[in-house]
Amino acid sequence: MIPLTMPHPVAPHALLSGLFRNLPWPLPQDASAHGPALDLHLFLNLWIALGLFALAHLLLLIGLLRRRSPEPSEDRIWRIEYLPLAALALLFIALAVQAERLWAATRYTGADPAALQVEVTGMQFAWYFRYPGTDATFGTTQPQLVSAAEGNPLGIDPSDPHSHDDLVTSELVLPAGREVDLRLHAQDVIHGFAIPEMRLKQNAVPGQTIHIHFTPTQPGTYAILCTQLCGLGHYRMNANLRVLPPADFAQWIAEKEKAQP
Ligand SMILES: [Cu+2]
Repeated sequence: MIPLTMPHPVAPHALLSGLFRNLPWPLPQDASAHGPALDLHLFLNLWIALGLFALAHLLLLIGLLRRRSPEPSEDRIWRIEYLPLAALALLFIALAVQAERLWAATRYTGADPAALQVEVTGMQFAWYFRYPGTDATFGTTQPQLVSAAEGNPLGIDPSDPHSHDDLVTSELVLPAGREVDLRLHAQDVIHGFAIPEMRLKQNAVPGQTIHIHFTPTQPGTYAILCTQLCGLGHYRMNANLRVLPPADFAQWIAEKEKAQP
C-alpha cells in the first residue's frame, strides 16, 4: 500500500527565493536570518523594472507604427490609460510597503528581550564593541574619561559597579543562531556601520543611540566596514565580525571575562 503523505506546503516566498538564488548574481554571501527576504525584494524590484522598461518601449513602438484613431472613446481611454496607471500605482505601493516592512523588521520593531546586547562605538578611525558582562547592564560612560592611550577608549566610568564586568573588544564576536541587539554610537563624526554578508548598513550618529537587531546564521569571519567618508583614515576604519557556534562563543566570552583585570 502506498502511504498517503501530504507534500510539505512551500511558501511562494521561499520558492521564489530558491529560484533566484540559483541565478548568477554578484551579491556577497547571505549569512543572516533577514537577508534572504531583502535579496528577494531586490530581485523583484530589478525584474519588475526590467519588465516595465521593455513593455514601455514596446508600447512606444506600437504607438509609432499604428495609425491613430480620430476620436478615442471614453471607454478606450479608460482601458489603455487609466486602468494601467492604476495597476502600476498599486504595484509600486505594494513594493514600497514591503520595503518599509523589511526595513522596520531590523529597526523599528524591538529585538527579542533575550537578544544578546552589544554596544558598537565608531570613532576616527576604529570600531569598539562592548558586552555588558554577567550583570547584563552596561556601565555608564563619561566623555571626559575617554582616553585610548590609558586603555579606556569609550570613557567607561570605573566608579559605576555595572562597569566592572563590561568587556571591550576591537572585534565583534557573536554566536550563530541567536538574535543580537546592537546599539550604535559615534564619538566624533557620523560613521557608517556596514556588514555586507549580514545585509546590514546603518549610520552611527554622535549624540544618538541607534538600535539595529539581526540574527547571524552562518559561522565565519566577515568584514565590518565604515561607509561614511569620516576623515583621512576612513579607508582603514574596518574590523572583523566572527560568528561562532554557540558553545564556542560561550567559551570565548568566559575566557575574556576571566582575563579582565
Ligand atoms: Cu568612519
